[in-house]
Amino acid sequence: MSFLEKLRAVARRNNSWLCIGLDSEFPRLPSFLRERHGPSAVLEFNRAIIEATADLVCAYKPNLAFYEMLGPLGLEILYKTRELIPQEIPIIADAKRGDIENTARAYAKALFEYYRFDAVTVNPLMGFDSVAPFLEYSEKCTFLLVRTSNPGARDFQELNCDGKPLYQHVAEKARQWNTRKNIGVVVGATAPNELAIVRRIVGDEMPILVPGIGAQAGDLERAVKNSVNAHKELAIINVSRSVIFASSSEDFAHAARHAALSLRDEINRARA
Ligand code: NUP
Repeated sequence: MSFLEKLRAVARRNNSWLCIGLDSEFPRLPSFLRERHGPSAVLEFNRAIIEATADLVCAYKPNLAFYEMLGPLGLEILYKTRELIPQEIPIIADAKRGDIENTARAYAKALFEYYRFDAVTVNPLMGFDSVAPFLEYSEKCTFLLVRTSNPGARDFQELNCDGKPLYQHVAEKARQWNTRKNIGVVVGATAPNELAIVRRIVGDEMPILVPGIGAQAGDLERAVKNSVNAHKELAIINVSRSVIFASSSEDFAHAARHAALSLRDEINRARA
C-alpha cells in the first residue's frame, strides 16, 4: 500500500487531516511523569498521547531532534514509539535529511528500512542526487522543504532566481521529479499566499505538509483553504506543541485529545 493510499484511508476513517507532531521534548513533559520515569517518561508520554488521539489524526510526525537529544535512549524511545502507533496510521519522520548520494542512501535505509517510517522530510538544497535515493522507495513518501514556516525562510527561499523566488523553482522540481508519485512538499502555515502558489504549481495529486499552526501562530483557516487540492484533501495540517503540551498536569492526555478534536473540526470547517 502506498503512502498516499494509507494516508487517504486513515483521513477518511478518522475524518481528519490533522497530523499530531510528537515533539516530546523531555524538559517540557509534565513534571509528575519526569519524576516517576526519568527520560523514559518520553515513551510513557507518547503512549498516552497516541492512545488519546489515534482516532483523530491522519498521521503522526515525530521530529527526530527531540529523540536524538536524549542519546541512545532517545533513539530506542523513537523506535518503540513507532510500535505504539497503530499500523494503519502513517508516520512522517521529520528528519530534514540532505547529503551526497551515498550518504543520502544510508539516511533513506535507516529511516525507511530500520525504523520503517512511512515518510520523511528532506532538505532539497543539495539537488536531485541528494533526493533520488529516497525516491527509490516507491511505497514511501519524501517531503521536500519548499517554503518553511520560520522567519529565516526569507533569507534564501524567497530570493529572486531567474524571475521568480527560489521556493517556486523547488516546487516545480518536486513536480518534475514526481515520476513515482511519492513526493510531497512542506510549506508553512505562516505563508498562506505561498501555500496557494505552491498548490497551483504541484497540482492536485501531491500532499502538502503544513506546519506552523498553534505555537507559530499560522492562520489555520487560510492555511487549510490555500493548501487543499480541488477535492479538499491532501493538506496534512501538523500541530505539535499546542496539542501535546495543552496541559502539564495529570490530565495532559485528555487535554491533548480536547485540543486535537477542536483542531480537527476547525480544519474540516475550513475545508467545507
Ligand atoms: O517549515 C517548517 N516548519 C516547522 O515548524 C518545517 C517543519 N518540518 N517544521 C516542524 O514542524 C518543526 O520542526 C516542528 O517539528 C513542527 C512544528 O511544531 P509546532 O510549532 O506545531 O510545535
